[in-house]
Amino acid sequence: MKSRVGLAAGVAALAAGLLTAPAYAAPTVQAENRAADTYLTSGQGKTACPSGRLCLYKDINYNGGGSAAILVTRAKVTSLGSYQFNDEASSYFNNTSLSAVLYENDGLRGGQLSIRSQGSGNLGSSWNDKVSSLQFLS
Ligand SMILES: [Ca+2]
Repeated sequence: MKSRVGLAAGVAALAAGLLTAPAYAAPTVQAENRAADTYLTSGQGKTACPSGRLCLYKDINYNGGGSAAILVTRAKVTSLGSYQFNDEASSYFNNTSLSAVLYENDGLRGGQLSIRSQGSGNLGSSWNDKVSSLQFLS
């Protein structure tokens, strides 16, 4: 009798685990979705940045050393950490018609770096791996 109770409990626990597994397996990084305002992809070069988007590249020279992560956006991002891109950006290309501001901290706080429309380049030693949020200026 005792062993049967144990088995039942085990089966119940297993079933509960199976039922909850999809929730734990859900990715924290938004899958690439080119219709989304913001998404993470990978690639290299300024040509990897779609028109109408601002791109933050993980490495300098637009991932010049090889394909690497690119954060692509056309909207305010209050926490790049939501895209596993906090303090990661090393170069940028603002392929939009709007100016943008990059911020040192989450929530559009801390130091600010203004990026003009069509501006691009490396973030430099003072901004390398520091950007945590951003917004566009209308
Ligand atoms: Ca930061």
